[in-house]
Amino acid sequence: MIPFLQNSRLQTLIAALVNGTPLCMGVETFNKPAKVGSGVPPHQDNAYFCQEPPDVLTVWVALDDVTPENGPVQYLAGSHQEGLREHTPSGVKGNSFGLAEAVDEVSVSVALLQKGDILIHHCQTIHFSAPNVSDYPRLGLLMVFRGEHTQDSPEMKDAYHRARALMESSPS
Ligand SMILES: O=C(O)CCC(=O)C(=O)O
Repeated sequence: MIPFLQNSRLQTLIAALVNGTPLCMGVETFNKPAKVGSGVPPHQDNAYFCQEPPDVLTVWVALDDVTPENGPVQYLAGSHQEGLREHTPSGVKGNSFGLAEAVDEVSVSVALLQKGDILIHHCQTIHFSAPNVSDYPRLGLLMVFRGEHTQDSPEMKDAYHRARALMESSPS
């Protein structure tokens, strides 16, 4: 196990936030190298995860300092309480889906971090990030946890497959 996950306070927090026993369902990186790191379109992770109830979260660990210039994650406050919105192919390489409708970026919170800080976001919190235009990398290590009681939602899987089919039929 990654050492900081053995921290009992963090384990207790994750369990409380997923409303049950946490299971790790994925580990990934979102890396933005200096000057060329791409942006991530606004989305909700549960459009990919398709879990019901949506008791799923991501622990996002900063492997570098995150500044306004190197592509911080930005969150729409309270959006996790407003259900899953429609997603469509984003056309952005490496990020299949984005929200079908634009978000009001005025009410966003920008997550500026020091190396080693963590973010925790709910799977239905709308979030996005801009390209890295700075001289400094922005690497993030992500771990996704769900409560062991969550299940694949057939309706959400259908929506996911419909969006995927659109992606496969659109010209690259
Ligand atoms: O690291 C980023 O820029 C975006 C992270 C993200 O989209 C996610 O955690 O799902």
